[in-house]
Amino acid sequence: MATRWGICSAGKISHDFTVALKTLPAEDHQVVAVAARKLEDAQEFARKHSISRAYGSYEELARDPEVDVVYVGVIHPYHLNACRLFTNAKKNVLCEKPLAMNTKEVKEILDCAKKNDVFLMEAVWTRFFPVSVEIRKLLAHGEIGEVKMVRTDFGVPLLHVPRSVQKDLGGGALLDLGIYCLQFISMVYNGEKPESVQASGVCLETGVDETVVVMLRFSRNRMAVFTCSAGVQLPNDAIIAGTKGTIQVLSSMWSPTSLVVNGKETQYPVPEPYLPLNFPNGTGMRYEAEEVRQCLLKAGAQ
Ligand code: ISD
Repeated sequence: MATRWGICSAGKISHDFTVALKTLPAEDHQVVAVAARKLEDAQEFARKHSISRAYGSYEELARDPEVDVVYVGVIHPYHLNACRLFTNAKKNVLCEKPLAMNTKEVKEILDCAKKNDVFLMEAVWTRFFPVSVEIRKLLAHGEIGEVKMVRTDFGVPLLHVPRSVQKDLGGGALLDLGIYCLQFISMVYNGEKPESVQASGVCLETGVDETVVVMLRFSRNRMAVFTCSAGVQLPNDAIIAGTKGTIQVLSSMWSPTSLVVNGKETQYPVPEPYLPLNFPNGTGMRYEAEEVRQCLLKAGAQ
């Protein structure tokens, strides 16, 4: 039986996610409904992606009995309300990153999902790319010895984008871009908590961070450093340095298709989209979507 998706919001990221879903077999994934705050936006989105039902409110999507899982693509200050709504309606949820604005909100979302016994996942799509799967395999096999240093960055000039600079829209480099660097470092160090974190940054007049440099120290003298910036373009790659070699993820490290292991490069291309995308390698969201399906099947939740 196919996993039946409902899409919450008709914005850019929802567009890319829907295009990515359609690169997967139709017998496994179907998009059955879309909701936006304005009905016309939902209808336009539905027309573009051949989706049968369009709603002018998220509540209607939450009530749709044919939706197994909702993709939440609204901007981050709205994640809490959306996750509350859908999990309380007993829907499984894949919510865009960052899951929420702060720890308190994250806890509330997790509690809601637990209370309603539904599946919830933060859409850190990077984790499910074949490149990331390969990195975890290489590290587990000790291919580059003991990792001593991880360095990565993510910087894109986004000062013209309201959601990147306005506080009430969840602006700031760390929440939007730094999260990709942090999740990468956390993946390499297998989820270990750092012993110390030192950070320095500069803020915009709006009160959100423009550029942040972060140093992390882990047990056994292992280190990591990352920079994120909404002000300037950075290389956007990542390096894992071990005692016996290096692994490099070429740009774009958050949606990676190219891996260099001890100087040897391998490509892992993503499928071509049927419509132009907003984010590099956007069809790579198919891997997180398939992960959701596998988790639901394993839990007997569909
Ligand atoms: O892939 C992404 C993503 O999740 C973002 O938030 O790229 C963006 C950044 O805003 C850069 O465009």
